[in-house]
Amino acid sequence: MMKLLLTGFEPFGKHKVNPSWEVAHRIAAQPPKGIEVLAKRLPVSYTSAWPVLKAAIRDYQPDVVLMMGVAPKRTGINFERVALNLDDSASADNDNTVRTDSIIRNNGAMAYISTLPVKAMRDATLAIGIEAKVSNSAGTYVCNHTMYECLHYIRHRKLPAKASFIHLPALSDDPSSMPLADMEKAVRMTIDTIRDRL
Ligand code: PCA
Repeated sequence: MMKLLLTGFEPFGKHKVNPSWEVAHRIAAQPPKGIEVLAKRLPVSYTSAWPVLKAAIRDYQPDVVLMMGVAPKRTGINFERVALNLDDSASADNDNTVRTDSIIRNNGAMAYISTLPVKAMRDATLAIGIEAKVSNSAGTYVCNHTMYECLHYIRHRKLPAKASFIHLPALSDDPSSMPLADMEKAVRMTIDTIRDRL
């Protein structure tokens, strides 16, 4: 049985509800057939998001790590292909830390590429009538930071786990928003696609 570690983030900034965690815990409560799911809520923190995720990877030893966050200005489900070795945002994290022009790992690769089939994941989502795209940048804030650290860790520890990141659009009061039920449907379809291709 495929073991999936599914993560979402806590609320941050003016976003009182983070759809990524809403989707993660709903799916863990009713996991898809043939899949064991552990949902983990990550802090929006440059310093503690990755340690929390790393501990979960060590303890749970997942086959797949599917990280999720919200990207309120994007439309559709964004399947992230690239994580950059860079922290750079005018927005503070939930620890009130601001990082600009900051390299994550001095001797680390400039970027890592998702090890899951992002195009198949996008196509499967489009096929159920939900807007989706492959994105070539997860940004330079906490989501990108977490994706970068995760892919770096898996590579360096030579773990068998595959990993990727999904940015969800805003939940409401925004023209680019999407109902939570559609986001959940899209992520369930994504998980099925990953299982079928693993
Ligand atoms: N989105 C932010 C961090 C947490 C989240 O859900 C980001 O895109 O970096």
